[in-house]
Amino acid sequence: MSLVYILNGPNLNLLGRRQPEIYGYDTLADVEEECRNAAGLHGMDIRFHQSNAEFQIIDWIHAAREEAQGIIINPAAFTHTSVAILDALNTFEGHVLEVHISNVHKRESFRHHSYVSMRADGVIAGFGTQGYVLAVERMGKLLAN
Ligand code: CA2
Repeated sequence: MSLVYILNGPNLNLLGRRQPEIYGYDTLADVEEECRNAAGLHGMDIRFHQSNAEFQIIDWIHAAREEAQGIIINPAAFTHTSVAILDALNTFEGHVLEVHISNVHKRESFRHHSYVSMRADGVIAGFGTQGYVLAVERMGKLLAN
């Protein structure tokens, strides 16, 4: 069975509790459950993590190098700032998909650039939390090929 890491960056622990007009009403626990169900249907197991600390996300990417075939990542604000996360992803040999709940291109210009997109094999933005499930389904397709 394939293993996929799903990594979430800073403040996403507040999902469903603040700014629902931007990020919706699903909590991160809801998202994890939906991802786990979708992954199971496509023959994948997941490790689902969130951290507010950049080093922790980098350490999970390093762990994924050892055991995972794919990474789905919503780096949150680190998307727009973190060369360190890009460097870590560049050491990972599997598939990488980037997810944003909101349509970052419709928002402030500082959200339009993503360091992570320089490594990602695909990017989903603006589909709400459904974007995570779509990314899991896409990962299933990539891993089946
Ligand atoms: O749209 C996305 O998924 C973002 O990655 C979310 C980040 C933002 O910095 C990116 O530009 C786009 C912010 C995550 C903050 O999460 C919250 C969730 C609920 C309430 C408050 C913050």
